Amino acid sequence: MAFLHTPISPLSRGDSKGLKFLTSLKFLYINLHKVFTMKVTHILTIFLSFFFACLIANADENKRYKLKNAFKNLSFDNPLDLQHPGDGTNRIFVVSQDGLIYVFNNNPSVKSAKIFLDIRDKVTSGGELGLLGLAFHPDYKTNGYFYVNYTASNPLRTVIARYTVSSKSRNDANKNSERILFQVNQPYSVHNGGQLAFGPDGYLYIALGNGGSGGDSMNNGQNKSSLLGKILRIDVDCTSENIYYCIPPENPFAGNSQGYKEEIYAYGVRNPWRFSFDPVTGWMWAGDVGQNDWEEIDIMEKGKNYGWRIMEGNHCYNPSSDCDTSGLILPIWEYEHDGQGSCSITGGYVYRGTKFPELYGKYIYGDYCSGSIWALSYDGTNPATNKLLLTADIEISSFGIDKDNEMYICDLNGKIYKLAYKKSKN
Ligand SMILES: [Ca+2]
Repeated sequence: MAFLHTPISPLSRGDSKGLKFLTSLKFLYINLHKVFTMKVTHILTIFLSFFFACLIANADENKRYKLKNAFKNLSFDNPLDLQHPGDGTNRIFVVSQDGLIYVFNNNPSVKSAKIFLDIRDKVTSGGELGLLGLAFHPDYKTNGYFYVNYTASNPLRTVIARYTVSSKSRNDANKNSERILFQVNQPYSVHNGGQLAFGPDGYLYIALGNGGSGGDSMNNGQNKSSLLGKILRIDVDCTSENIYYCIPPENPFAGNSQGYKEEIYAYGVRNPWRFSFDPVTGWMWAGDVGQNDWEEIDIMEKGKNYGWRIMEGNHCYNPSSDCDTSGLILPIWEYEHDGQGSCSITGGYVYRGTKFPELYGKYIYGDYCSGSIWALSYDGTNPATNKLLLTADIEISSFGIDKDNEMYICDLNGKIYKLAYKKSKN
């Protein structure tokens, strides 16, 4: 601005007419310049915003993902679940389908994993059967309790049990400490669910599939007198001599007189294969495996009916048209079995780690058959949007997180993977 004054200052010595003219000229000049500079600033701002937006968009577009071995020296027989104990240690626990739980330090170059618990003699494994889930008590550090979900034979059933860590070593569980919370007979070998996890309310949530067979032939999903085809919620801190859990009084059917199972939290699910709680929103996210055509993602809420077998995803299933959808909660996302080979959802986690800031708050999940991994964005109001991160030649059996909320992917063929950028050294 300084140069504006310099050429005009001598004019103050001229005549008034000339001065007036020159003052007008100065006024015009200043205003024109103001307009001009404003415009230039404006244009420059817009241009720079656009330029940086393009740059950021391009940078985001260029973030191509790949999988890398998380623990290159380790492999497992049919790994199905990955958990951390939440006790301040940086350890990872991997569940092997046939009845083993391994423990190791969360270090990419860790040499070996130690057997933490071996209940292969109790577990019936194969196909959709086996040791299917592991959850550490929120006060594990103090009480040493952890919970498992497995299938056993004679009769074929699901067992929900508590075990205790050894008093001698934190990397050993006491096999003789089993306390069975409850058992549910399984009519068929399929659709057993398997996940267990503690919610932000401190209650233990358990997923049980509809028990089979195809199409939920027994209609368990809609039968509130059955534990099958449900998300259950129990209070494991309420124990007495031979009882190791209670019904939370807030459960939707607590104290009912119609014979409904009081453990039910939500119903109308087919085979929830992996659910998780977002530690920020507290929402419970579940992937529910479809029957023929549609895989779905649900936000599970207390007392709600998620539709199966009336609906598969957003579509009538039984009956196949004109189904009564009143009172049913539709998924927030669904995808169709397609030419890319997708056929069975594996629910994951809302990413709350720090290594991939662009994925923060997105629900990361995959498909067991196609090996695709996606990031779903959902704010609770607007329709969800979905982005494919990668497709890998693996069978995604489960996702897991460590104490820092960084994510891992279990391949049923044995390895544990993590996400990485294709173009960086990450
Ligand atoms: Ca549904």
